[in-house]
Amino acid sequence: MTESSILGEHRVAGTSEVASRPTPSLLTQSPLTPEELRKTHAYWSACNYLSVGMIYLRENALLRQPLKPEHIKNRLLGHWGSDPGQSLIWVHLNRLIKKYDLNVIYISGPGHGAPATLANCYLEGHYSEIYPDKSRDEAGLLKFFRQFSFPGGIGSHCTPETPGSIHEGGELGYSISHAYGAAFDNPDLIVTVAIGDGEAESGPLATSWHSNKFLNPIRDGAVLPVLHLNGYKIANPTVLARIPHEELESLLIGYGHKPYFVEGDDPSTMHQKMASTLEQCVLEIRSLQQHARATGDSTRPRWPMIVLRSPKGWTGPKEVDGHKVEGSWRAHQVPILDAATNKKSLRMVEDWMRSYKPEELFDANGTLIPELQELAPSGTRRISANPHANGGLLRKELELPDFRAYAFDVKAPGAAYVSPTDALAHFLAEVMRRNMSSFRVFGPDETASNRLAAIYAASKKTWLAEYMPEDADGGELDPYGRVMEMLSEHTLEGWFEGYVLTGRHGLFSSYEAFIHIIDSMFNQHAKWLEKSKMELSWRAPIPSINILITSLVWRQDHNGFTHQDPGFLDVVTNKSPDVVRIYLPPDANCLLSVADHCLRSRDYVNVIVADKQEHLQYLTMPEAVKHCTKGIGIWDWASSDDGAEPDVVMACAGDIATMESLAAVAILKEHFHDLKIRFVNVVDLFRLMPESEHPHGLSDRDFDSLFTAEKPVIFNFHSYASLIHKLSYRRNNHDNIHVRGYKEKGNINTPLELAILNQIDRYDLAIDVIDRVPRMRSVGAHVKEWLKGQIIESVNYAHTEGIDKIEIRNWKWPG
Ligand SMILES: Cc1ncc(C[n+]2csc(CCOP(=O)(O)OP(=O)(O)O)c2C)c(N)n1
Ligand SMILES: [Mg+2]
Repeated sequence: MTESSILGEHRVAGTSEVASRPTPSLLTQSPLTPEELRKTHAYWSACNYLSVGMIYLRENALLRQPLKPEHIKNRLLGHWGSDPGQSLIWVHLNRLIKKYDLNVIYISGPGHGAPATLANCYLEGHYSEIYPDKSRDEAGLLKFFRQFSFPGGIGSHCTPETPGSIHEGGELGYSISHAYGAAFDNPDLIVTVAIGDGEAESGPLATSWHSNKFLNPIRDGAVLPVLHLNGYKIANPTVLARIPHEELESLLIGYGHKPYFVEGDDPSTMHQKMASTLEQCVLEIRSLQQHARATGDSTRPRWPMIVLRSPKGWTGPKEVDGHKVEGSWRAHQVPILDAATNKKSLRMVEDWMRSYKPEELFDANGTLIPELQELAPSGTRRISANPHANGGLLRKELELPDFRAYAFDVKAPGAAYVSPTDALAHFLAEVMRRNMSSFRVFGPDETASNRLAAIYAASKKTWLAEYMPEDADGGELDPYGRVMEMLSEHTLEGWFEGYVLTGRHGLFSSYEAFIHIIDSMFNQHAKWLEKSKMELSWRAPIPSINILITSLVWRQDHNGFTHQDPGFLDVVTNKSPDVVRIYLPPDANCLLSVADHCLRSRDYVNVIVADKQEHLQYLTMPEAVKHCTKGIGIWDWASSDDGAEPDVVMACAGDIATMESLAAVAILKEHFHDLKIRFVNVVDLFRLMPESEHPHGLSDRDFDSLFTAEKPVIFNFHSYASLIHKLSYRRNNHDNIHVRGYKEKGNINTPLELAILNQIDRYDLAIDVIDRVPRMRSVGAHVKEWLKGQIIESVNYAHTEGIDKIEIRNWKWPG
């Protein structure tokens, strides 16, 4: 810590800047007495011993005998380099939790440093409470070692099996956003987050520093970032460790923080520095919060943070085979790999492990000695046992208004146009009003664009950066807003995940094409849910992630080709059927019914696809509820099979696909009075899968009765056609299912022109029916010619007038 880095003021310029109120500095002090220092170091040594033991040992957990090759695991898997630094943070947090009765959770950005987290969980006793066979004795310790990064055991990251973890940290980049998500609406909570200096190079992490402009010091808790500057990644130095101190400090100040530096490699000195700096940060956080809460002044403070510059693989082997290991990237994983086959290496591992003096740390029983046990907090104050990290325990049901009250009055099917998302927004506004401390809406600068602006009547957009006079004119900004808008899908998704992982609720709306930005985050969260839900009964169910995909491929009026990508659904269907759901409500009433269902659900990622533009409305609310509950169904009013075997099944999923299918049916009915058409609409996409593969799957009998055993099915799909084939390939009638979907043909188009380019339009669908129903092939020749003419005419009209014909724009179901 340099003097220059201690900024004199606490608050960042804003329209109502608060005068500086420095907290008296503890930084020059050595807060630990010699006795405390000795014990703290011993506890940290126990953490480090356990970290190494997890990676290496399958026998002889406490080195009661000389180390032999057969004590070493056959495969040495796991990461050492990050562990000592991360344990240092945890151990020093323990002291302050006890001293100030703090409510703290810890997020390990480099989750591959799990040995540190696991060691601390075990040493503070919570691990054994959850997994009694990993008891606090030598036998339990050995089981604890053996299971780590071992087939049939646990993974090598802070996986859901890890008590106290809400962040796996396998895929780097989301630690800060998860931390802020956890801190929102938790005024008492301090979320400490270790950020890997490698992780800090990732895009999601880099942008997430701005989260502090969205944290309200009165309403929310605090985040304490600790940038873990151990200098290296897997095989490279890190950028932040190789820029001058001044640049790094300026960068962090530029992000709105007040950075404190804890730098060095001498453990005794580092313990004192860490103790004083962490205490300084905690006291500053408290003082900032107390000031804001006492005065009601929510101006954004300059929150403290720590830069911990310590060697990678600290306290481990200094050199192996002539190569520097401690303080180098070579410490990242397992520093000595041939311990089972090379005597010299075996001795090195033994010397390394004995350097922590396990015989002084654990008693004859193999239990951590009482004077060290006392250093950890107790009960739910232990980081590993904090209920916020098992958020389902704290989850309160959302108080939901009756969604039926927001119904659109459908007088006749397909007779009136409404924006589905606007209808939804009025419902969400009331959800917000009734849950003003446990519900948030997330969107990347798109809430208004997605026609959800009605929510602002209940709560505006969180904003703790500067205000300008013009903001008063429709800016909808508010330090107390509950609508989270930042132009980073990563940060939003991370906040949302942190928010639900700690037991609260929300909804994320995104342009369809750009939801792909968080494909990978979705994957990771789904994996977390799958483990938590299916394998870990001690993890209480958490609220679902609800993703509303809107501004859909088919109606990218302003934007064109780059904004046309409905492929997120493909990603979603790769994930476990236990945790993902996809809904394509065809109209506003169905959207309301689906949204209500999703907001009540737990442990899912629900994906809802619904456009923002005005669309035809088909079902009354009672009909919509029935239809959405079934998830798939025949629309009698659109069918002409009159209970008989149909000639063709017109199936569809998605609002725009549904309208084009209906329009095709209307054309066919007009020209072929005796054609028996069955109209099937799909809301719940997984109804298409076999029931053996997905809990929502239809039985073959139900599928056959809807789609027939051998009649042609013309399936108009919102997204890519291959997905319908993937879901339905095992069905009896699969060979006759002909799917239309997006084919990557697009530009600035009119809606009908775009549909035509991709052949999901009414004319192409009608031609398909003529082609696929054997008796229509020659009977339908004249109509087919006319349909082809319509296609040419429609495209020409679009290219000449720049708009679809009025009868297309105002098309209604003829009834
Ligand atoms: C997004 C992502 N990209 C790449 C990796 C592969 N990877 C695992 S660890 C690591 C280096 C991490 O370095 P750092 O964040 O500095 O962690 P530490 O030094 O504490 O181990 C990389 C690149 C990953 N896990 N996630
Ligand atoms: Mg690093």
